Amino acid sequence: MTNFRRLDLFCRVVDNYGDIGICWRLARQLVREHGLAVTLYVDDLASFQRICPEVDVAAERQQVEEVTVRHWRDQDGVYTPQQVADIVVEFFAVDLPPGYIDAMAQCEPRPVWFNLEGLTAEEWVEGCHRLPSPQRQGLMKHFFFPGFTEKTGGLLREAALEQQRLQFEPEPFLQQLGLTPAELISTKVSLFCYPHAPVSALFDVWQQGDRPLTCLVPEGVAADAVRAFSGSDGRAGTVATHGALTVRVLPFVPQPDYDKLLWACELNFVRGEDSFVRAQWAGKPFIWHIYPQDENLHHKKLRAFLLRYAENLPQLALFSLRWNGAPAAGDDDWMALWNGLQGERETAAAHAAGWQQQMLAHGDLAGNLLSFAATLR
Ligand code: TRH
Repeated sequence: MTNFRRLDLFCRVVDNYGDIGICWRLARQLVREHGLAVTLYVDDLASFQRICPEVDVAAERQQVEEVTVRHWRDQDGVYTPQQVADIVVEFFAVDLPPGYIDAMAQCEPRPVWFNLEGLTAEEWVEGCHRLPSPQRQGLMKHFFFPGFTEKTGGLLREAALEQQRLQFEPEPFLQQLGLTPAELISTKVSLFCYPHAPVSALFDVWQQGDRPLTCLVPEGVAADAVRAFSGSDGRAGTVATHGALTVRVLPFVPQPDYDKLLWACELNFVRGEDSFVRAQWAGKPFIWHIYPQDENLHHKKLRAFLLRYAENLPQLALFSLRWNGAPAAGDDDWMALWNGLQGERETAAAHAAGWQQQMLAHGDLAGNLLSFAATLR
């Protein structure tokens, strides 16, 4: 498609796993599907290792699945133009090392430079996507926004993902995770959320259900609620049953296995950005716990998404607002909220599959990024 050969991607881990989760996914895809030589500069190898166990936290430079990974320690250093890639991507407006920018300015032709922004369903994104932003030394940077419409960069998605999902067999995978035959035939829900989610209230409701439900929680997530429910330290392998609810604590799995977990469950609670997108590709109903921001800015973002996603799913929208502590009609009667969600189950399942098809029509973020880059040279 292009004469681009090399791409450098700069990632700072603000917190948690989403920053490196997104960058790692993008880096791998650019190598595998587009044949680029990708260097991923990342400042936190320990977080990286949690989603990708092959990562050596002590290595300054390493090859992981054909991606060159460099431990990005500081902003110092002199770079030569030869070290600069054809495409340079800063994730979430990180500051590139000044020496790297100096070297970019000496390149002929100049590299294509992107600021890859965070995902939001808000409308203003369409007006900012692809906007140029002049930089020092005559360099030009362009904004690139992921999104849910054809006027944005789309969502990250590997070409083979849907095929893999269709061929996936949940039972052996869940057995490997330790699920018993009874858990296998129960309703399975994965739970990934921030610590302030009202998990204990939901556990109370699930306990009183008339059908067995197994909640699969990665270690460390909803730790207080899991400890209270299980009466143990909540380490991976912890299993506790009260009433209709079994809570099973899973190890934090490598990133590709997390997809499988989403595919294997009937309902997924996800958070942040990357798991949120993966839940959409899983084609299953999900509840999103959005990353909290100052002045409840995240509530606006949540509503913007729900306007697009849940127009015909009022119970899912209401549950989601409450789950995120956003103002909404009624009170926090979690039994009523859960029953409402259950009543919408079939519509939500059909909608999730339809939404996935709708999103597929916008291409994928990596492909869209490279197509746009080609127009800039
Ligand atoms: O971890 P997150 O909360 O990440 C982020 C960060 O907080 C970031 O600073 C913020 O900007 C962003 O949210 C909005 O949630 P997210 O984005 O879903 O990333 C989690 C990653 O961890 C994702 O790539 C999936 C992966 N993962 C595994 O690999 N194994 C697991 O067992 C689980 C639960 C997740």
